[in-house]
Amino acid sequence: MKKTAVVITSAVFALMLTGCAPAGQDAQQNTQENKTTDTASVTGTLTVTPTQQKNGTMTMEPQTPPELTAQQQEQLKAGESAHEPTTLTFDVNGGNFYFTPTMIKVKKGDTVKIVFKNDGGVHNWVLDEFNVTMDPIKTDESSTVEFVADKVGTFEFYCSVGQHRQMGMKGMLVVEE
Ligand SMILES: [Cu+2]
Repeated sequence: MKKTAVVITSAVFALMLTGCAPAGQDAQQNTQENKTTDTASVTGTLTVTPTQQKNGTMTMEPQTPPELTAQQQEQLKAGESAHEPTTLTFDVNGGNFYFTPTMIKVKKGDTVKIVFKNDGGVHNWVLDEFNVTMDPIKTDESSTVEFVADKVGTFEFYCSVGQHRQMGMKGMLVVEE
């Protein structure tokens, strides 16, 4: 029973292999090879060999590109998700009652460095989800905070002084995959 199964499987496999090659092309090649062989017997072996190699390459070509494309697609996918973490520095200005810029975009895993410069008033730069806080600073003072953007999403940074957040002193940190 086992032997029969193996034989059947081999037969099916052989059929599949045959089925892969376009039948028409195969037949064509055979005809060409036969012709060449006929000519070869007259003109000599040297002229035959290059022609046969060329034919062989031509029948391979239609089968090869789809396999490569699938592999390349996987490689591309892997490349996209494997982002090389980097340190990004953002100069953020703040005043009564704004931040510039209002949106900061990074990739997951990046180290984010915020250099906050106070244009006027008493302010800070706070981001709860990443436990980033800062002592309020005065006009023309600067303060720097650093954190790793280790989760994907959109998070609101803001000034925690008084009612500044409610008055519009806020912005978005977007962390992409
Ligand atoms: Cu403020």
